[in-house]
Formats: sequence, C-alpha cells, structure tokens
Amino acid sequence: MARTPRDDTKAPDAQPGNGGELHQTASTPETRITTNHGAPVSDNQNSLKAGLRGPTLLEDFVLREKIQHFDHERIPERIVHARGSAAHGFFELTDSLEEFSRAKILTEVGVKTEVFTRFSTVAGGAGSIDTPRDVRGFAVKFYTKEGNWDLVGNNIPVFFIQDAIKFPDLVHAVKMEADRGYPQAASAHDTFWDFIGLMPESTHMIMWAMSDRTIPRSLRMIEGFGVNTFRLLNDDDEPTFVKFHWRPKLGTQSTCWDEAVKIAGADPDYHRRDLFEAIDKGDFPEWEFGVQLLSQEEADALPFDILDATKLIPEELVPIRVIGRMVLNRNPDNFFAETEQSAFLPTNMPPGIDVSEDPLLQGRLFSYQDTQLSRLGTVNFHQLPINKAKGCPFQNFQRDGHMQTQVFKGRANYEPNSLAEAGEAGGPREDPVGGFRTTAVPVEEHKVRLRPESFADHYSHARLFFRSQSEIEQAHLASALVFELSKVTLEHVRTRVMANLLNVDETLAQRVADGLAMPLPKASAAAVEASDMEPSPALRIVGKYPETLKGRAVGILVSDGADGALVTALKTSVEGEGGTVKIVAPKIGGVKLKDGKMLKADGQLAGTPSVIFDAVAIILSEDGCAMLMKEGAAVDFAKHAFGHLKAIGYNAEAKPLLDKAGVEPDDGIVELGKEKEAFLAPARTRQWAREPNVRMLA
Ligand code: HDE
Repeated sequence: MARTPRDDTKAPDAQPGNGGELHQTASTPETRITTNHGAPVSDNQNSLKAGLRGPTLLEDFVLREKIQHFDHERIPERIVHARGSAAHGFFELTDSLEEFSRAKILTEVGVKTEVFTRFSTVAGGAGSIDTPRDVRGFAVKFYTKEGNWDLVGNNIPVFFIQDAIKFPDLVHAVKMEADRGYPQAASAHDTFWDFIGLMPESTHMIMWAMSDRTIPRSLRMIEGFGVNTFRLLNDDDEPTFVKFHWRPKLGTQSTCWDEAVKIAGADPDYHRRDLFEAIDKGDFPEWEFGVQLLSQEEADALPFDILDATKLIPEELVPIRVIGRMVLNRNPDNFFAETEQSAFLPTNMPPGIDVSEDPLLQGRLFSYQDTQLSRLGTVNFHQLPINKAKGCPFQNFQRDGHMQTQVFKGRANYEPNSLAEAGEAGGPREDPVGGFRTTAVPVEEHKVRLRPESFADHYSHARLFFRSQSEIEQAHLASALVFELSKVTLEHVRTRVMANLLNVDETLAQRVADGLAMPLPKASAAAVEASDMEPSPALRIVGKYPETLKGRAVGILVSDGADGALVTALKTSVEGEGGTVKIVAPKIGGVKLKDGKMLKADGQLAGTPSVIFDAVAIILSEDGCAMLMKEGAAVDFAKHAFGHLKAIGYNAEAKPLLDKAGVEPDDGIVELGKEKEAFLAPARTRQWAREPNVRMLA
C-alpha cells in the first residue's frame, strides 16, 4: 500500500502539499469548521485521493457535501422585481388614525415598529444594472403586533394595466424578447412598445415611466405609493378608502438619462452601493408616511373610478395626511438570507386594514403567495427569520411540510378539540373581536368578464400628468419617448404609439413625431374623449426637492502638486453640510501635494468617473493639468459633469482641462478659493438652465 507523506508530529499547515501557507487552523469545537452534520473537518484544502496524484475518492463525504451544497445555492429569482436592495429600520406613527382604523400600527402614536424595506427594479434579472429606465418597487414589511403588514408598492402611483389577467402579457412584453434573449432590463424594444400601443389603458403609466421618476438618483430619493386602493376599518367596522404614500426627506431626485446610461457602465451597483454606504456611515434615509382618505360618497363623486389602478387621486383634490415616518438604519447582515429570501405578500394585513375590489389588487392577492412557493420551495417560507411575524406570536394548526422548523408538542393539531378538558394543551382559538374581519361590501350582480364603463377613460389622467409637468420635465418626457421609440424597429408600432399620444396632448405627439422624423398619424379612436383636469403641480419633481448637500456626493479630482489647503477647505465645507467627499486621483495610492504631503485617493480616475457624483471639483497643478489633458478619463470627468448639469469647481491651473473638455462658463462653473458659497450653492442642486446648451431635447 502506498504511504502518504503525512507526518503527524508536524502542524497541519506545515504538511507538504497542503495547498497554501496562509490558511489558519483551529483546535477548539467553537472555532473549527464542521460538516453540516457537525463532524469536525481536518483539512479544508485537499480532497481525498487514492495516492498523491491519484483520482478523488467517492468516499470523500466532506468534499461531496460541500460541492453539493454549493451546486444548490441559487433559488429561482423573482419573476419581476428580481434586482433589489433592502434595509432594516423602523416605522413610527406620529398621528393616530383611530377614527378610521383599529390597526394598532395606525393608532399607537410614538410606538416604533421594526420594518424591512426592499427596493427593486422591475424588468431586469437579479444581476442586472441598477440604473435602467424602469419603475422601482418599494416594498415594506412592518412587523406589527398584529401580524406582518406588507405594503408592496412602487415609486409610481399608477400601473400599466387595469386587470390582473393582463400581467403575464405585460411582463412577457417588457422582458427580454423570447427568441433572442435581449434586451436585458430595458423597455426600449419592439415587444414592449407593441403591447403598449395596443393597450391604451397603459398610456397614463407610460407618461410616468417616460418621466424622470424612472431614472432616480438614489433609492433614498424615491417616493413610494401603495398604488391600489385599500380600505381601513374602524372599531365599528366602518370602512374608509385609503391610498398610501411615502415621501423621501431628501426629496424626489433623478439623474439625466445620458448619465444613467453611463453610470450603468461605471457602477452597475450604483443604487445598491449608495444605500449600503449611506446606512453604513450613519446617514439614515427617512420617509414621511401619508394617507389619502375618502369615504364611499367622496369616492363616488370623483370623475374616475378609484378601483382603477391606472388613475390617481390628485393631492389637490384629496390632501395627503402625514401620519408617520420610516427610518432605515441597519444594513442586512446577509444578502441571501434577508434580501433574497424576503417574501412580500399584499395579503399580509393586520385587522383594521382591508383590500378593495380593484381587479389588479385582487389578482395580486393570489399571485404573491403562489410565487413564493416556487421561489422558496415550501409552504413554510413564513418561518424564515426575515419573513417570520416577530411582532407577535404566530400559532395555528397547520403542520409539517418541507423545511418545517417548528417542533410542535402535544396531540392538538386540529380544532375544535376538547383536550384541555383532559388537562392537555388544546392550542389556540379564533378571536372574533380582535381577529381580522373583512369589509361587508354588498355584492349582487351577474358574473361577468367585463370592465365597468367607469374604467374606459384612458387619456384624461395621462393628459393631467403631462400638463402638470414643468417645461424641463415635459422636454425630458418627450425625449424619453423619442429615445425608446427610436429603438423600436417596427414602424407601425411607433405610429400606433403616436396615434395614442395624440389623445393625450397634440404638442407632445408632434414633438415625438419630429424627434422620430416621422409623419404624425391620425389620433387613435378613444373609448372616451379625454377631458381637461385641473393641473396638479404636486406631480412635478424639478424645483420641489430641497437644495442641500445632504445625501449628495462631491468628487474632487487632484493631481501631484495640487494645493492641499484648497482641497481640505472644500472637503470641510461640503462635509460640514452633510455631503460626502471622495478624492479622485490618477493613481489609487494618491498624490503628492504642493506641500510635499501625500493625499490618499478614494478612487482611481478610470474607475471613478464624474457620473457617480452630484458635483465635482478639479484641483490640479500646472504639470498635473498638462498631463491629464492627455488622459481621456480626465477630459471626460469635466465634460460629463458639464453635460450632466453639475456644478464644477476648479482652480486656475485646472482651467486648460476644462477648456479642452468644452466646459463653457455659467453659474455652475466656479473658480475655487473665492467665496465659499459660489461653489456650494450650485453644488446643492442641478444646473437645469444649462441643459439647452448641451442637449437637443425633443
Ligand atoms: Fe407585483 N409581483 N404584481 N406589483 N410586485 C411580484 O411577487 C404581480 C404589481 C411589486 O421586493 C412577485 O414575490 C401581479 C403592482 C413589488 O420582493 C409576483 C400583478 C405593484 C414586488 C408579482 C402585480 C407591484 C412585486 C414576484 C398584477 C405596485 C417586489 C416576486 C396583478 C403596487 C417585492 C414576488 C419584493 C413582486 C405579481 C402588479 C409591486 C410575481 C400578478 C400594481 C414591489 O407575485
């Protein structure tokens, strides 16, 4: 028999052929690696072989177990909203809704309830980029004292379709095309616009989808909406309709489209990183929570149907009452266990909150529970730590199934039972008073596959949205339509979309036709002619967000010989206002400043372009500038900051680089070292006035 060269008198890592010198060993049960069944592992570097150079043995259960577990690491990704990032935090009620709801989460002022919030894009796969033009999911799981409440919303208050039966068609149309498997995470392609053109009910949502809302600057800067109409039920079981709203403290802010495209290459994880880093450094994002409340009579008086998810209730008609706040203050410990395995269910509602008959919501009530079975593989997914109702006990007579983690005691696995009479545990019982009750909505009609007349107006709200936008936002919306339709290869599809747009607003349709260099067709036949509603300025985002450095990032590009005092002064001012500063240098080790000191870089120029910052400063020495003028990444740093409407601070020595990049003087281009405010003021916002000089908008 061949002898192995193992010498038991030597430490394991000193053994020949042990595979690397750096691995560490352990000798106590607390620190050593074990198999999944607890057997201590002596060697995690080498598989068991028949001889030094021989084949691996089937008997190596340590190897087999490790490889087999690895082979099964993935679970199916979400069919939609696959790409997501999440955080833990709390919700605090500031104003009681006692009059309308008996849910403790909506009546106990000052109580902090744990939440887990997952943001997502919709169309792309789990590994897709963070910045496509797409709707963002905004799903909040409140671990309330009366069971989990999952408010599974989006950052847009309306939806593409009215009836759940169209959801698979919509999703098939927007995802990668069936034969070619592309494009990934992009709506700019034939099948999506083909479906949209044929579904006039999607027109209102299309206005939102083509607005700047779908290219957010940060997940910390998106609004959230429950979208569907829900009900609240008070102690007397009286119902009130409710719409839910989240409003970010940092304001709703977006990128420029060209910027979003470039960020996709520079940092595909832009939003995930931004959220993680902000929370990591204690800069906790916060949202206000608000409700729109209306009685049946108020709902009946509206000129649209609140059961139709393609419509919104303008704030000017029904104001938003702010009743609480949410703060996200803890990153997940483990992405898979928490973010990936989290399962949100619109059916998770505490007593006092109820659904409406919105046919989109009704379909969702089935879909989410069903989808968890294929994603998480077992009816016991509610026992996973992230999904478990931790605000209260959960107990019933449901038993067994795959991956059952509870060890039930006793014989009581049915109800009613009288085991208590024999001194045994009888288990929990129903609670007619404190339990969940459904609104007693009268139902007395024929079964039909029809939509009500009140759902037939597909254009008034689209017009309301478009006409409520600022001039800049209207131009972005028209340009987004031109961009997307320019990627559509089927001419008749472009024409059909334009025919629908004519029903929204003739000037919009004309701008799109001009942008495509195509003739404007006749308007498509509308089931109901659009009517003019009072514009709702609350629907804008430009000009509404706070001008602040809080939550914003400033990149300072430096070279050898740069003026360190100027860099420090700028950094101190920006950080003093709550902004983040990152030093960008040609080499990651940093630069040698004018005074001979070293300044470390946070990012190397090629990998840290200006697209990832909200404002930039360029502080160079004369030699440094001469060198960087030959570096495309440096020229792009200035050029893109200018094109993306960012403030640019510079010192005199850096001016030639700006000239080479085509940076033209305006209020956002500031020589540093003069008045501090001169740079800080434009750095707190975007230079919208510059846009007509840098971009041809539709
Ligand atoms: Fe979803 N949706 N959805 N959806 N949705 C899913 O559930 C579905 C809709 C939303 O971070 C899936 O667990 C149907 C509207 C978010 O995990 C699935 C219909 C709104 C998330 C599903 C809709 C949403 C999902 C896929 C039409 C805004 C991510 C994985 C009737 C109010 C939640 C999963 C998370 C996820 C079905 C329409 C929001 C397939 C059938 C409207 C934020 O069950």
